Amino acid sequence: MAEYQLYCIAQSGNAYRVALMLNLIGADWEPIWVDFFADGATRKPDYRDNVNEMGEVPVLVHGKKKLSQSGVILTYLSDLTGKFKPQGEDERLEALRWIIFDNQKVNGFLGPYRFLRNFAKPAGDPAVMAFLKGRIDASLAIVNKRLATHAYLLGDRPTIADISMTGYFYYPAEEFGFDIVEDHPAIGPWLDRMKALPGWKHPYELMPGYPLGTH
Ligand SMILES: N[C@@H](CCC(=O)N[C@@H](CS)C(=O)NCC(=O)O)C(=O)O
Repeated sequence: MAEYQLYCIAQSGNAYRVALMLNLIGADWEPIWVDFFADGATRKPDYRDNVNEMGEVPVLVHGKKKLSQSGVILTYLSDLTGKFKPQGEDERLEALRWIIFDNQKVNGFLGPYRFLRNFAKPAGDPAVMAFLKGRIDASLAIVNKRLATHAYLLGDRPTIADISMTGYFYYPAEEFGFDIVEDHPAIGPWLDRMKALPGWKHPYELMPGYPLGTH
């Protein structure tokens, strides 16, 4: 058995953050595919009682530890390995600031927008989609402004804040109906820098379940 197990699915940018971190730190890990779409597994009592009471992926298992919330998991892994770890109190708080902003307002809106567009039945109500798109544009503009003057979110070296922020950014533009990189010119070069890190992989290559119906 691998040292780490990750409950995940290829379509989840929230899970991608953790899968990417595990790969970038060269961890010995294996995915546990969750039948999220066809079976609604994360909504069932078995998953909530035995895997995650919050009914979400990702969940990381490391020995006796079972952790959810990608921000917590990234912090755990960077503390454990020293890799992609913010240095000192100021950086630690700064990373947390970007991770919370990301979870709530960047990928926190991109994820549901993409879900409602590609997977939900019925698809998202146009008024809801318009609201989410407005929030996405505003949040991506903030990230773009930051990256226009910083190679990485905290400065000149990648940290868990960057790994968190990449969540949904590498998924195909067709799935969003707009192109993050075209609309926000500082984001593309940063995504390329992240992509150049040893161990980087696309979410559809890193986690099981793509295309839908396979795993
Ligand atoms: N803030 C959480 C978000 C996790 C999350 O929302 N995961 C989605 C999959 S992409 C999920 O499991 N949703 C199930 C639900 O909300 O019922 C994290 O970063 O881990």
